[in-house]
Amino acid sequence: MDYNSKIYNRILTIQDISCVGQCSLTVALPIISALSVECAILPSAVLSTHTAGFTGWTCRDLASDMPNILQHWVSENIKFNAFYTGYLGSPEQIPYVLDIFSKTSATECKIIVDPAMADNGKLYPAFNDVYVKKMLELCRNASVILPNITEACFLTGFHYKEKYDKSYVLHLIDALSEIGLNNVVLTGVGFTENTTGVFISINGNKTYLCHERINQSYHGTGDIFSSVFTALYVKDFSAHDSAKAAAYFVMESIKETIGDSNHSYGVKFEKILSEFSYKINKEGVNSIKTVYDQIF
Ligand code: PXL
Repeated sequence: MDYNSKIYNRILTIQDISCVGQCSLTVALPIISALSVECAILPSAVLSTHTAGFTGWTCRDLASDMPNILQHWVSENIKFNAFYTGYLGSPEQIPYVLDIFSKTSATECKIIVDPAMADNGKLYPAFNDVYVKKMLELCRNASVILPNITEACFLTGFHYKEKYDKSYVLHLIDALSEIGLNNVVLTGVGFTENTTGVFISINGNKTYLCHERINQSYHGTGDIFSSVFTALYVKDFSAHDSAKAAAYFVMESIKETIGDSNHSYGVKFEKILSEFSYKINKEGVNSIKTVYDQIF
């Protein structure tokens, strides 16, 4: 089979299936597909639910399947124009993931790593320092990384602060750069009570996007951000424009969800996905008026 054509953008995303909970693969696949990019998947693990807000979840780590899956892809000469990784099941997976990068990448290939492992100053329950170290190795192989502030702190050893100012963020970006991470889209960066945003540093070129902060936190919004970002970045939108569209989509998805007290485990992105896709395809990112560029 000639699966190695350059006609289409073809992403491979590697992250878990949380059967219930609207995160990781159950959001990446519909969002990336709706944005007209082919999305192949490699489930890193299968969990009954995600690990935030549920108790007693089941988890099957699929690390041991990865070598055989890779071997088959290599035998079929399957290549990808981009890789997007998120929540991985265990540190043992990371060498397999790096092997997949090296053996199945097309000549031109973007690698987007969301080091989905922590939030609000804490690692997710399944992870520890060994995982953080391996994740750093993965990040060093990325074209761009998409950490939140907590994840950036774990990667660098920088002290985590709940409240911070602009100089803290600049120092955190410097700390990432010192360990070789120069292309960073830092999410959840807000300097006032009513705003949040995204700080983007691409090879030293820094921009900040700011938007309304809705005072309600939902699980899975990081994965939704990363999925939109990835699809657009792979379609050659800049990191700045991809982040702008992604922040807008997250904000609109949250607005769809507030008011439904039975829906705290994720956001209702489904209703607005086709309209968003149409808007971006037809009018481009400049049609977004509610996420502002701010001089930093
Ligand atoms: O959204 C990140 C994520 C993905 N997958 C699983 C998780 C989490 C965050 O808690 O538990 C299984």
